[in-house]
Amino acid sequence: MESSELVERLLRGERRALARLLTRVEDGSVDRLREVVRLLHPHTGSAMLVGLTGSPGVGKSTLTNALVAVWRGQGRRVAVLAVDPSSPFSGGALLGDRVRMQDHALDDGVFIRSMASRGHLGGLSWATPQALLVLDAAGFDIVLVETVGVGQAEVEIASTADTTVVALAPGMGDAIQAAKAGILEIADVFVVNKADREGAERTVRELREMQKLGHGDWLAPIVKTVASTNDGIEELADAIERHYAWLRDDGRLDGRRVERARVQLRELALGTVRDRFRQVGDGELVEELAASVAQRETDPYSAADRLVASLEE
Ligand SMILES: Nc1nc2c(ncn2[C@@H]2O[C@H](COP(=O)(O)OP(=O)(O)OP(=O)(O)O)[C@@H](O)[C@H]2O)c(=O)[nH]1
Ligand SMILES: [Mg+2]
Repeated sequence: MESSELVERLLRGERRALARLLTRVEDGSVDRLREVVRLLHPHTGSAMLVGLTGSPGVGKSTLTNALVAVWRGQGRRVAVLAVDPSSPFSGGALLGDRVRMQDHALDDGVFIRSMASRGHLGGLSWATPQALLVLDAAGFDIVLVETVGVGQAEVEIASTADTTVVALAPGMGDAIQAAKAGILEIADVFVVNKADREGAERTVRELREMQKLGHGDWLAPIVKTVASTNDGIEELADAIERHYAWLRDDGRLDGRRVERARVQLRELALGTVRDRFRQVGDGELVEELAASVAQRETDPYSAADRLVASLEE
């Protein structure tokens, strides 16, 4: 099916078009990706993008499940993208997540999908920004991305989401690790989950102490939760909402989006230049120039300039 028809169907609210477009951006060739992004882009920008990150097992999926219930209670449509660093599989929710999020399996206002991440160092899937475009265009009010906080992942999620939630659990020395990993800077909201366990209060205290050492314009609220019994989830949803409202004030959200677009533009442009360079970089001109540099007929800088100029020919 043509991408344009799939996008039309997506905009009409067809579930199957949604799943197919997600598969297309995950597996698609660059040309297809370009087309899909061009078609979708005008229809995006209204979803609230929430990132949820934290160490393995802190309760991210359980929190997500509980948050979805709160948001559904407010009548909002929610999409969840779970980026799994360990799984080579993609498409459809992973079994574990399916179990934890099964409360919403039959709800038409909820969509859950897992994606494999880029590699063992963590990080988002390269297709995450495009998948977010698809979900945004599909008309979800809230799109939540769950990602394990290892390696690059939390930095990437913070530069992708509007509001970043960092989840911790007591007793893992997490607060200190968080500070080391620079998580203090990326968190818009902290959630200390598993507050039914010993040490939750202490984790909260440690976070507060660290925040005293310095924070930006926004002081990230710290919310205690027991995700498995829904305790504190309303407060968590509320904290997320307050941050988003703050972002919308004074054009901060627009500012973030411009910044995000700037980063993306540079990356895409560099990628295109790199691709083109790869084509000329192995070509005849390189051989010619290399020989003439070796024979002292041309200096290396002038030769490099010729090579760069040939990119535009
Ligand atoms: N005691 C307690 N257990 C919890 C709580 N929240 C989640 N759990 C349990 O902790 C385990 C891990 O929860 P998940 O929601 O899968 O954690 P996760 O962060 O999504 O894990 P990964 O995606 O594998 O990184 C599960 O057995 C949950 O039932 C809580 O508030 N208290
Ligand atoms: Mg999970």
